[in-house]
Amino acid sequence: MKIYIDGKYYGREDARISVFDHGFLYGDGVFEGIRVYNGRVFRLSEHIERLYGSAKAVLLEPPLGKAELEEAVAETVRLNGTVNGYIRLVVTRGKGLLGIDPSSCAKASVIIIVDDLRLYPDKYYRDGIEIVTASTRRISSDSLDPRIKSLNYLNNIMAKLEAKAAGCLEAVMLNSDGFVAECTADNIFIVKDGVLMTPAPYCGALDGITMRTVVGEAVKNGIRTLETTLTRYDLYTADEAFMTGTGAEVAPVVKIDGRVVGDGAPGAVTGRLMRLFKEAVASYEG
Ligand code: PXG
Repeated sequence: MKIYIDGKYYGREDARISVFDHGFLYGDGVFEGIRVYNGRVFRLSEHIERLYGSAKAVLLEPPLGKAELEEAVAETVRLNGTVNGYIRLVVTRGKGLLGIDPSSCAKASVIIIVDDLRLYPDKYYRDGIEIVTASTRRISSDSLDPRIKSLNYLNNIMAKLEAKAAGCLEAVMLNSDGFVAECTADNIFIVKDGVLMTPAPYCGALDGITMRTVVGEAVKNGIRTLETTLTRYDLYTADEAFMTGTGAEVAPVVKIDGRVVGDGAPGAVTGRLMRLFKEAVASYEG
């Protein structure tokens, strides 16, 4: 395994960053999770754009330009001989003094890890997933905009712990107004009366690249889509529900807080979108 750190490659055991890196000390940094399918990096330019957006919002200057960063990712994938896998692209604030002031950090660091990804076992894609609502609310946009994909995931981890405690794989998080935001590492969708719905950007979710891909496929295929505000009532009374994410892809949800969604099996629109997503990935040219 070859791991990129600031222009050099290291083996798994030798790939290290400083304990004085503010990414480690304070979660001060941004990242992307990206997939490689059939030797192609899926939607790389969208991920790079989002990374730069996250970095800009926290006044972090990546040490490489967008094109250089794309090339570094592509080169790391090539060197690892990866045909299908997962890329973790991280930009940290870099080494500095103790104390949160980022101005002591002279230069941001770039780390690129290419590895395998564990998806949910196949049976969950066949039978669907049960989720719960977390009592942990998604951090509000006026504190830390959820569109910033930052290295500090404690908000999401707190909700994930609640999911695990409830015996579930995932939890849905509400925003501070009580509207549905997203799951801990996935966006959420419902289908009601044939309309595909997902929380609007102002509801406080990451602007997911898988979510955008699924909405694009739905529009192309004549499925009505709506970005709106959703409550738990909407989830409970939906005909279908599913989650989307780089790791999960399109994952059906069949039970929410003990309420059976639809007839308790992955729905027809969900199944169609799972197939359309697979096709979009298979035919992706880059
Ligand atoms: N919301 C949150 C909070 C996320 O972290 C998504 C939605 C889905 O976005 P994309 O662009 O992936 O469709 C994410 C994505 C990991 C991991 O290692 C996390 C994500 C993606 C890949 C891997 O836990 N989060």
